[in-house]
Amino acid sequence: MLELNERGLQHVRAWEAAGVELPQYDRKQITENTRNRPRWIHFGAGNIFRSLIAKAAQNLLNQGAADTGIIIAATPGSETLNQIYRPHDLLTLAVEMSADGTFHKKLLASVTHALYADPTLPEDYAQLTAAFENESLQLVSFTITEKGYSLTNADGEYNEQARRDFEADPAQATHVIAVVAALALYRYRKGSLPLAFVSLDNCSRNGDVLRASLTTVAKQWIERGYAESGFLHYLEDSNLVSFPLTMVDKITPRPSEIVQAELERLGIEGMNTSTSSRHTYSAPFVNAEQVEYVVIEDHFPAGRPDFEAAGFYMSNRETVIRTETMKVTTCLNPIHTALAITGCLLGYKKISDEMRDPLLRQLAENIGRHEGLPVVVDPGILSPATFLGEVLQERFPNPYIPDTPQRIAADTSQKIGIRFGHTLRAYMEHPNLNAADLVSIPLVIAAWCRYLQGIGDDGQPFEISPDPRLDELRQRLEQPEAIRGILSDTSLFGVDLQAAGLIEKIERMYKEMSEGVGAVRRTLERELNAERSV
Ligand code: CS2
Repeated sequence: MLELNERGLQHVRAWEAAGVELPQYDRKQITENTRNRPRWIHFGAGNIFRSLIAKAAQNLLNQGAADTGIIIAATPGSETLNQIYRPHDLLTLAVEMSADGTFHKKLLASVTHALYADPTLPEDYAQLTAAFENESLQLVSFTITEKGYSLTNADGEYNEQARRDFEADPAQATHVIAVVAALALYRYRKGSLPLAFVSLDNCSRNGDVLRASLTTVAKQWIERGYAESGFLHYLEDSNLVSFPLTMVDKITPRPSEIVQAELERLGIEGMNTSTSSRHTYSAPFVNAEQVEYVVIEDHFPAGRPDFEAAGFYMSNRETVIRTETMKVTTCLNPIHTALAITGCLLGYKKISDEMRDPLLRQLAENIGRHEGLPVVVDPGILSPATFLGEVLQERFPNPYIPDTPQRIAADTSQKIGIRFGHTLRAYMEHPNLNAADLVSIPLVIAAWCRYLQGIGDDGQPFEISPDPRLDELRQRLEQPEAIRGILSDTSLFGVDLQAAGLIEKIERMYKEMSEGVGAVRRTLERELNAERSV
């Protein structure tokens, strides 16, 4: 049997016989280099980090384009480091599935240290603060999901965790943003050393979102005397601290049983999946599609890794904004959300199966081509039509990618405004287009409200995916006519649906979708057919 750990790594022939590509560098040396000269710290070391970022870092190490690895850091209480990384000596198996069904397997060793940002674990905390104080540090990156950056609740007030962190000594922080701010304070006090904070999440203007949250925490601490005012000037001085915008694209499903079975068939042991108390699914392996795009604003005051050698596009701010807007608000994520919500309602377990359902394929095509493309932003470096074609014809229908509507439906309250707001706004502002004419986007919004009932189109209850606003929204939905209130909530949709002339339409669609067994499919059929005949 093959073990995924340092000892198992010695059995080079056996790994190769199992078709697993091994790291081509001296891990011990790289680990030591990283301890002495840390360059890169990452928060949120989940599946997308491993499939994309840790793989890129390995790629650089293999080529000799880097000589240090990544330090992964976690907030107090997070389970990933202890559950997933440490039992395997920080090694990961990355499995990529190509469209012909081939599994490409790589053993990643580019994570060299895993540390808790927790002062009650003094060894970890001391190593992490030392890394933040080291001149060699170039970047701190993040994949903490859209909600990770938020310090507020649904009413726009600071949430409890944030408030607790504002009131206490920075070292006691628990919210990831406050934890990072506390560490940044060490770097500032060491002599305002330069650094880039790099968000790799799917929020529009992700770097700006990160900057806003981090500086909010800094201001709160300055007001209460926990930090000096120079700390804020440091964070706001773009010659010293940057928050590059990024666009990151790689479909990384939850660990799949099919992949697990294949790895076990090859004799690799201990590949079980675990679920954390925060409902994240992880395993010692990660599975993802092969396609990937990363575009990063090239602004790194302390220097940066040779990202180009890992295939990333380095570009200017405007191009990143345009590429990210193209992907997140038109050509990929809105279609994903449409398939996620309708897929959960109609009992699907795989995105690729949904793409074989003519009705859902039509919904996907309409969201992307008919409603999205007319107002898409063209980034210049990638063609929106080509990108969309690849999404609709190759990526989503790929049967070897075990992606589920249930995964993508998670946190929809945090995504729906980002994913559809841009297009809605563009229609509202357009001289010749009218938001009130839209059909497919309103259908998705109606379907999401219908989804919140937790009853499938077959009349059976299903498990709603986790979402920070779930309890509040479900409670609201119990009141008669509450749907209007939800649709008028601009904190959800990012635009005023009333001003868009869409509230009555969505309300009608929602009511039709709520008329018993089969009503969701019937409503989709009727509306999409009517749209086609216009
Ligand atoms: C998905 C994304 O979870 C989601 O909401 O839409 O994770 C998607 O897979 C990535 O953005 C693809 O790049």
